[in-house]
Amino acid sequence: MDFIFIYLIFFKMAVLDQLTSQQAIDLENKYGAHNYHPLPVVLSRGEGVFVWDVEGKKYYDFLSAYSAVNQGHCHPKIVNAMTNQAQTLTLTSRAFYNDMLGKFEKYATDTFNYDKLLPMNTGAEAVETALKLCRKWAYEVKGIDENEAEIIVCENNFHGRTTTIISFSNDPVARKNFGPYTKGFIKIEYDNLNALQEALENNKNVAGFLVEPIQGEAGVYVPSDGYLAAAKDLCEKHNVLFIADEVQTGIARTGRLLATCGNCSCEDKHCSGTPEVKADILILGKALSGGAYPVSAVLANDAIMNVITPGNHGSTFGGNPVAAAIGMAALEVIKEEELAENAQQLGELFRAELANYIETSSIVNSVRGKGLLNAILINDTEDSETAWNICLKLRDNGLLAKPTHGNIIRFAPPLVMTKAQLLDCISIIKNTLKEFED
Ligand code: IF1
Repeated sequence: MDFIFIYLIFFKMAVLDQLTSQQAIDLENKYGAHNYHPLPVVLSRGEGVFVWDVEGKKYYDFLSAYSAVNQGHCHPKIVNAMTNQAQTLTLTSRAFYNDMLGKFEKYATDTFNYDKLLPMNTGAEAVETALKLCRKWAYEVKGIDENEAEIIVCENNFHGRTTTIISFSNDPVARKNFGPYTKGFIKIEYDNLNALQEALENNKNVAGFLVEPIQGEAGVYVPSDGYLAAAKDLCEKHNVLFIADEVQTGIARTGRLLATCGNCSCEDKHCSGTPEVKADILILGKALSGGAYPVSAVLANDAIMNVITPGNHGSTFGGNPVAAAIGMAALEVIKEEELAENAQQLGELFRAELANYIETSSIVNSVRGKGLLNAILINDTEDSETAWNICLKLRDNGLLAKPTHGNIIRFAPPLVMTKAQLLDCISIIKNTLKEFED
């Protein structure tokens, strides 16, 4: 009897191991909530800039799990750190100390030049943490009356999916029928200094300004040169905290360690762009783990972070030893392999090549971005299927990317890509686009 039972378990596992793409898709459709509309491709392995589907077809990954896999899939150094720590100690909760968290906190605060770090897991949690930190600072340091603090945010922002965060989103799909919404947010146009100045002058209870250095979800919208630095100056003038959400733009993605990089202590090589601004509160996630594990963090100096006292905030998993080991390895890889510099150089090449293609193209309007966070604008309406169909063809031709906002395609490969690989990808993209030209 037992024998038959064990045999059945193995048989079932064997069946599960050999799923076809269609079977895997059917399973998710039947048993999973329909909160995503994935490109139909089922991946089962990744290495560096490549992923493989269950039938063994190989693809260039041009999404990098929304910029979480900057260090490349299954980076050996990160996987080693993870497996070693997983075999030693995985979770203590913060009820006790562990011997990894302090090391990670020291390493990360040295890297980004802040006094302190507060560890969390997902990007949305880190954004929530930053909002709470900012409000508490406003009441206890700035002296705003209780419950009156306001935080300025930008139109078309994307900061995550919690009830508070979607309260200040203006994407109806992300927001509708999830009310009642959290109060205390003022929305202004992105990349508009006058709007920021007006909001600061007309509201005496502003505690912070939350901004993405490049708006990702909005379609890789890069603000005007000098916008971030001028916005920071305005915030300083009004004693308002400048909060940078670098969940997507951080960790070398845009050709610098941070898109706001100004004052961090990294070597010049990693900071190959013009210094911009040092945020009062820095939010990191995604590639802080190289995609191996959810690791996020909020960084600030003591004058701000010290308003947080025991019991104010926390998370069972935040700052666990596996996350700490992975976070340190992930940052080491960025520095050792000079990935910011590589992103900067390959990004220039990518945009130059695409700009050249666009000159004679009827299907692509423009290319924009920074480092290896780029997007092309398809010459069609937002509700058209063209960008989706191009992504299906790119998939068939061995490259995975995903449309955003209907007619925009985001291109964000892992930063460990070589120049030869990028040139190969550019020819896949160009040849695919050619199939859609009139
Ligand atoms: C999804 C976009 C990327 C983020 C910024 C916080 C978070 C994100 C600036 C929350 C998350 C993701 C999540 C993702 C799609 C996505 C995205 F298209 F929406 F814009 F990356 F391109 N701040 N961004 O970009 O981090 O809680 O997810 O860890 O599927 O919702 P999270």
